[in-house]
Amino acid sequence: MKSIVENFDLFAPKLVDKEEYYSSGHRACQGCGEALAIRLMAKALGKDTVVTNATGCMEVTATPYPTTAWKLPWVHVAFPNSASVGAGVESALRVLRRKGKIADRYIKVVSIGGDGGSFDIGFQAISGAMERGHDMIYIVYDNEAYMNTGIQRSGATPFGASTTTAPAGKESVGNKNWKKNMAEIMVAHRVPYVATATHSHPIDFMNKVKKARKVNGPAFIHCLAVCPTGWRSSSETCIKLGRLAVETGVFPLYEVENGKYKFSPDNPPKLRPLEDYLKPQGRFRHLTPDQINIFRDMAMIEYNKVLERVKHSKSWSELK
Ligand SMILES: Cc1ncc(C[n+]2csc(CCOP(=O)(O)OP(=O)(O)O)c2C)c(N)n1
Repeated sequence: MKSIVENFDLFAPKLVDKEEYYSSGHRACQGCGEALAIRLMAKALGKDTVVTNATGCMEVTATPYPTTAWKLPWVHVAFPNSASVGAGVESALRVLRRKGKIADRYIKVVSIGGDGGSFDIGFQAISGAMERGHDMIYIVYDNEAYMNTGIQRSGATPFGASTTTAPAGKESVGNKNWKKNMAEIMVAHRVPYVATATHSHPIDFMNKVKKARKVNGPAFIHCLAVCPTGWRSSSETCIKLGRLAVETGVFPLYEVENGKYKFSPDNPPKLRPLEDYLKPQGRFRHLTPDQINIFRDMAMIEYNKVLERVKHSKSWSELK
């Protein structure tokens, strides 16, 4: 017998859904990468989707009472528990399916949050939901700080970025730590589908969301989202900066399917100089050449880890 997932052809040959499930008119800043990524995500998921949203920019800007940009069922939850609420909704849907009340539909739960709500404060809820194997997707929109409340550093803020709680100055480089590797942490949970993505690679991102939708179990996507306000960059560079993050090796795009790593789309690019990515961003303006070298070393350690894993990792079935 076909599984519930196989009964629905999620890879039907169409390009991009014309329907908008996240409408214009929301109040995100000009050039907001998060809002663009959410619009693309919603198109890739389609109407049979329930979204749970941790508080943050994407909740505040999309739903000023009494309006909403969402055209999907959407639950606003507290800062730490998007994944817990998603797991609860998924369990309820499973019961409804068992009782035959939604037998003809495969409704997917997608929990979303910013990096603060995911790398830090919602981390425990995500870990639990992924480890318990709920049939849901978690997508973190990582703009590399707590932007909604005024650019405080998070566990996703890169080395050297100036934030309001880690300001650059005579005695301070800005943020001292390198970002937490959330994708790796999710792989360590044995999540069957883990991917990194950006809104600047829209087809790649949407394909990853579609693939994640097809997984009968947990899936996790780490989407880098440019924030002109917090990155101190001009709004028209939103797409360019997302591409530069990938092209300089700072944010490699890859997928991990059942433990097997693969670059996506296709092969990794020939790397460009790191400065191309750092220079347009005011949050890195203060960095000296030595500090840029530290940044480069840290980025390359992470990048080379991915290269190694693409070369040597095996899928779980190969390891049997
Ligand atoms: C328990 C709790 N602590 C703090 C807040 C205040 N708060 C609301 S949104 C937010 C920042 C969200 O940052 P992030 O998750 O990175 O998302 P972004 O706004 O950057 O999209 C904070 C600190 C809150 N609502 N609840």
